[in-house]
Amino acid sequence: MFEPLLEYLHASIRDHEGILINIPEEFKEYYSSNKNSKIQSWLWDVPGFRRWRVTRLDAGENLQVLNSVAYPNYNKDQPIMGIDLLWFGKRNKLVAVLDFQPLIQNTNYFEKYFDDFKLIKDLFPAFYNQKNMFSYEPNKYFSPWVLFYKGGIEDVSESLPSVFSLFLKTYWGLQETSNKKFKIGEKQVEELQIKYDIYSFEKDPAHGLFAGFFGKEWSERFLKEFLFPLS
Ligand code: BLA
Repeated sequence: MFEPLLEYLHASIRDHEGILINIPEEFKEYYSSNKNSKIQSWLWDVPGFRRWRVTRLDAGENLQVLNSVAYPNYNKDQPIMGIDLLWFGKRNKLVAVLDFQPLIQNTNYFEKYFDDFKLIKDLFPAFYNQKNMFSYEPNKYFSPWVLFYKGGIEDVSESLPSVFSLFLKTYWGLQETSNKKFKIGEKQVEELQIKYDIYSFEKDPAHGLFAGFFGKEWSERFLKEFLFPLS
């Protein structure tokens, strides 16, 4: 389902001089005991970033996932890049979340980084329903312009690839726009990224889902050691 987007993402990372880093075998590729579902992950070393991870889950018609988070270096205060795409085929339900995840909720910060990102939702109004967020708090590590879609695939099957590529292009563009005066100090960026991992570990609705597919022990290790190592 998300194969073309996954390929696009990896190609885009390579274009920005990303290099694959080795990760433990059990995180690289892991199967459920009945072999019906598979989870794969990649870790990239990308200039300007301290960690860029990508995960894909393939449980056939039950569920497909593409999840990615990019953590900038601590000396950059730009937002964390967050992507969470889920496709529950049997239920014809797509959940798509793409955001420049802000370290803080502050007008100067938004002015520094969100001008271009803001415009995307106007081009794709279907992806603008922040109100429907249940597990997370919309004003904690999510921006007021988060691209968020929940519903059937019919309405967005054509626009999703466009949203995805425009979103990524806009995010890469941040590297060049940070000449504004407002800045969060390095130590504070580090603290905020640590808090992001703690918060995301707590709120992530994936715990039960992972445990169901891959068992409790592996899932806890995966969440603690790979998805949110600073938690
Ligand atoms: C929702 N994410 C979800 C849900 C699941 C996952 C099962 C609930 C879907 C539903 O509505 O039924 C699954 N989360 C995962 C998986 C991974 C994961 C499989 O981290 C890891 C591989 N989530 C993120 C990131 C963002 C994010 C980076 O991991 C930000 C872009 C957002 N996921 C996000 C949001 C929701 C969600 C906003 C909706 C939850 C809500 O309604 O509050």
